[in-house]
Amino acid sequence: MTSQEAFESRGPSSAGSARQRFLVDVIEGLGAPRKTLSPKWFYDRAGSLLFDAICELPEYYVTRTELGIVKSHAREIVAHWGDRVRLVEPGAGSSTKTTLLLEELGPTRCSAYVPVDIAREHLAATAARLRTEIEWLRVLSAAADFTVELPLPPNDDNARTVVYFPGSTIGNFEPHDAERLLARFGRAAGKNGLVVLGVDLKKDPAILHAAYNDAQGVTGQFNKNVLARMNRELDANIDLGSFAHYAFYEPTHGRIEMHLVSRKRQMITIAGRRFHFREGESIRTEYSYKYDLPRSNTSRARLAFRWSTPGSTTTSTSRSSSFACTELPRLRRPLALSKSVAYGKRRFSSMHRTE
Ligand code: AVJ
Repeated sequence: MTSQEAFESRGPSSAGSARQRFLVDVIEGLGAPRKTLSPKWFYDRAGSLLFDAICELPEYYVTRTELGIVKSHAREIVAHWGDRVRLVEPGAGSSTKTTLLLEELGPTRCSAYVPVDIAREHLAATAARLRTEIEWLRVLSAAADFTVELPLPPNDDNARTVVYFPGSTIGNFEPHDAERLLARFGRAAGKNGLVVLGVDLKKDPAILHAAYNDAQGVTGQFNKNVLARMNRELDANIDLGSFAHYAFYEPTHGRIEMHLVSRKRQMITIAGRRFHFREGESIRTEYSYKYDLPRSNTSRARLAFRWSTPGSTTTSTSRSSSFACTELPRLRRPLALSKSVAYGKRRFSSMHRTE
């Protein structure tokens, strides 16, 4: 057994207990007066593939925009990461953007790549693909729920730890939790570590609306995958047609809310337990918070790239997405996440169009 496999198989979640955690969360979330489910349950193998399909949609600008930023700035982004780096990616999914950075680092500077993902099977497929795509790459994957833990392999060559958190995954967390999560990543990265963050920005609600209500209905399928998953894994009897995908921008909090709305009064059974729905009652399945840049010049609609010396923050803004690179000491006040930013007065005036 190679060291690569060893770290993977030490992953904390056996299939049985993963099902158990899903069940516990579902019982709690659907038992509450306002029904909710964590977006992390979207991501089994099928859900991860549906998310990949979302990333290809014409309306879903997030991935494309960020990929564009990483493509055109890969060199600058990795420039001061140091001579020996291990890249840790919570919620890695298919690691699409990451390969660009790994290739930029190259075999001399890259000690290891540590994708961490809750979707065990999908993670294994990603790791296998990466190993063939980049032959020199040491992939040490960990199947884990990064909201609970960020397992790190032994750092045998004293590499600098860079926690790479792109894709606006941070948007899934309410501001307070987002700050705590980033602080935790900062501690995991250690003294000389870095946390590199990619966040989506506030913009014209019509653009946001389209991105979460695509014409092909893939986002709806992705949303309903959590119901399909309950049927598959938790012995539920949910008629997917009896729920509607509903996503909207909520400007007061600056977030997309995604819901599953019951089309009728009904009762569903999950692992022998019954849950009642009124007609129109919803399960909130996701928040996707959008952020402001901390600067006042939010009017820059074109690509603007500011680079400053290590110890400060780098942001790159490309139309509708932003990419921020924050050094660890700065994490106490994360760039995109300070309250004044998240709840900025210029909530509406700071929205800008993608074109
Ligand atoms: C993976 C959380 C960044 O919020 O845009 C895409 C998930 N949900 N379409 C996002 C998602 C609906 C996505 N994140």
